[in-house]
Amino acid sequence: MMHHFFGTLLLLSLLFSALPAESQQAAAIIPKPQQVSPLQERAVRLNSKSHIYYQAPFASQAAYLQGLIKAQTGLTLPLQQITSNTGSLEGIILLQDAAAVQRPEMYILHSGNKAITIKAQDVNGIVYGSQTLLQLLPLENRRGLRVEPVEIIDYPQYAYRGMHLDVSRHIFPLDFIKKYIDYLAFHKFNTFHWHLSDDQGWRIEIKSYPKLNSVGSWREATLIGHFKDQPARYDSTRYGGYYTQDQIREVIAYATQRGITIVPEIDIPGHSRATIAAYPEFSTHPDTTWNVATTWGMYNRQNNVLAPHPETFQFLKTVFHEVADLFPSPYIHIGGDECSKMWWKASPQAQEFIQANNLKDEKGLQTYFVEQVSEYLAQKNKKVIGWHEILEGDLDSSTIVMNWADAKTGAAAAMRKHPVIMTPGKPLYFDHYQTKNPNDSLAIHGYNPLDAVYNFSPMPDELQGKPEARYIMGAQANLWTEYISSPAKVEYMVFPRMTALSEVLWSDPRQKDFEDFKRRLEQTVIPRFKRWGTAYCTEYADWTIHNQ
Ligand code: TNX
Repeated sequence: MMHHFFGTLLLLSLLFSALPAESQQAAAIIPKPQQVSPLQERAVRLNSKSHIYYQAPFASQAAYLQGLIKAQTGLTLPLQQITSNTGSLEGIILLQDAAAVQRPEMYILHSGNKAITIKAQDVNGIVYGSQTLLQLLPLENRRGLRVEPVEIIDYPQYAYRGMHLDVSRHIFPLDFIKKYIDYLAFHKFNTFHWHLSDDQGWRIEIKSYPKLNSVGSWREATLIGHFKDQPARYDSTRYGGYYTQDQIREVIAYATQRGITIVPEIDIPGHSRATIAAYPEFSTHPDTTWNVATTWGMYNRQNNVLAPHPETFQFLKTVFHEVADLFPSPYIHIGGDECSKMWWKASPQAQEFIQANNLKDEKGLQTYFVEQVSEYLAQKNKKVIGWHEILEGDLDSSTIVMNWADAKTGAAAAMRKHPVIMTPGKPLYFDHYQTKNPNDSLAIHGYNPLDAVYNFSPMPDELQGKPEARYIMGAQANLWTEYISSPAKVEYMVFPRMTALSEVLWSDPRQKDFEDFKRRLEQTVIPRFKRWGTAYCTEYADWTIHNQ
């Protein structure tokens, strides 16, 4: 008896000491799943002969998972399509099961005995189950893998989980755009908001108005340092470029495989300096030659608005139709932010237009632009997203409001029955500082440290318990790139704040715990940043909202 007891003990302790680290991984997943249950089953063993089985709708995601497992562990698992789950398959199985999985984007992962099964009703669910599985696998080359016995039932808290990237102020290589999409997929985001036009450069090929690219995509110089520095200094380097429609199609296909919708933004009627540089006839001074902006912070300082000429509306219709034909997204972002009214006030033509169309004032003219473009996009079955300034006038409530002001402004838009995406400058502008270190790399201003992001709630207090709470679709962090000119700086500014936001958007708010988040960040995510060669802010734990 005694002998038996010690024998068992010895065996057990041997077993435990021999267990690789991944047996503890389910407790360190980011974003934290809704439900994780350890199982009394055998760990699943995988080697180069284990297959990834998949049902036809998930063929592309099976190939994606195969590539991710290879990159992470060196193992290439063969793919095989199946029509149904026979119950005796060994390996990884991707199944469509709308009866078991009742929500969009949800997945159920079961790991035990001979197989790891991921069930979902849609592509996104399979992508997220796959991301979770990767976090259960070791982060090094192995000949064989061992996956702990566990069941994970998981789905997102918010339907809209976005990251934005401004490619006008600085443009980034196509390969980096794909990498950014990979980062989004890892964090279970589902939307990439691509800010493609602004005063400092037009970044999407438009076939019907080629000067947008030959002229509007290039600026003659770029500001050095902060725009408030006196005197202002500029380099003398011609800067620019744009993504061709073929490249954009390539990125869309890449994103689709990863469950990511790309929402393109063409910013009108303000932030349009690159447009009027290419086509001065759309400006309030058709005889002027405008340059593509070389400085930042144009609002109220330089004319960058479209004028309400008939040719301008023809232009908007054609361009937005071209954009709508290119992007499968149900939403197109039309900007609408920071449209200075002073240029319309000073323009006799704009004033006549306001009178002739019975518009109240310049705000009414702004609404007119938004309504016109909404109509062009409705013809292509697209819904419109605009920055919250589009509510300055009266507007049809089907327009989606992207709120970069505070929670109160977001709540007010929801009370007007607009669907709302929360992107408040505090704390979701990732172009703001994340440390108070005087040696930190230049940022625009502000202070949004990691804990401020983690403790953010997309739901405004004003909507607690109100039926209008359902208008809050989710949230997004914005990355404006005035002071961000390289991929490494993009990574530095978003990591690890984007990791914190992923948990805000995905996980159950009742399970939020910043200390536990930091533990999982260190165990699961930081080693991946290192392995991927990704830049990130290493001082994240030293700076909190309290050290002002
Ligand atoms: C305001 S937020 C802007 C951007 C700037 C940003 C800098 C918004 C919709 N417009 O054009 O890049 O501030 O933080």
